[in-house]
Amino acid sequence: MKLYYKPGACSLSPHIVLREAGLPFDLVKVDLAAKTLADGSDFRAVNPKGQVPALALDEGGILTEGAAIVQYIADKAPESGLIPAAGTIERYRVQELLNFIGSELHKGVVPLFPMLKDKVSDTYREFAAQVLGAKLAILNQQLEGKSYLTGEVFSVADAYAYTVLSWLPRISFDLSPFPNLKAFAERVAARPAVQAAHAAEAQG
Ligand SMILES: N[C@@H](CCC(=O)N[C@@H](CS)C(=O)NCC(=O)O)C(=O)O
Repeated sequence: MKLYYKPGACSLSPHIVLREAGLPFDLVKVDLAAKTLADGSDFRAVNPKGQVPALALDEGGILTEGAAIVQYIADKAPESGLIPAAGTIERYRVQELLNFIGSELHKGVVPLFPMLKDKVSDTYREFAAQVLGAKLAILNQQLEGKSYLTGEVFSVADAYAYTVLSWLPRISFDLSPFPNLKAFAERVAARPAVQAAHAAEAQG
C-alpha cells in the first residue's frame, strides 16, 4: 500500500493506523498547495479530489476519505484490535465516532486556521470557535473514565481524534476546560506507533 500524505495533515490518522496495524506501506508526500508530487507530476491524476489522505491499494485502485481508509487498513489486520468486527454494534459505535470527528471536528477546525484569516470574517470565526468548543465538550465527555474513546482499547477513531486535536495549538485553542481531551492527547502521543509516524513525517 502507498499512503499519500502531507506532514501533520489529516493523513496522519491513517498513517498512525498503518503503523499500529503493523502492515507494510510506503509514504508519498504531496504538495497540497501545488497539487503535485515530488517528481512534479499532478497529484489529481492519483486523486481527482486533490486531497490527502489517499491510499493506493495492493489490489489496485485508490481509496480516499480518511474514515473509509482507516477502516480498510484495520480490517486488513483484525488481530490489531483497531476496529470491531463489521456488523457488530461496537463497529457502528466506531463509525459513529469517525463521522462525528470528520464532519463536526475536522471540518469545524478548518475556518479557524490562521492561513484562512483573510477569507473568514471575524464574526464567523467567533461563531466557529464557539461551535467547535461545544463539539469538543462532547468528545471530552465521551472520554470520561476511559483511556480511549470506546474504552480501554485504542481504535481507529482515536487516531483520527488525536490528529484533529493536534491542530488545536495552531489555532491557539485553549484545551484547559477539557482535561480528558488533554490527557487523551498525551496518552496517544506516547504510543510508539504515533511517535514513529511523527518522526517519519518530520523527515519527509
Ligand atoms: N473528506 C476528506 C477530507 C480530507 C481533507 O480535508 N484533506 C485536507 C488535508 S487535512 C486536504 O487535502 N486539503 C487540501 C484541499 O482540500 O485542497 C476526508 O475525510 O478524507
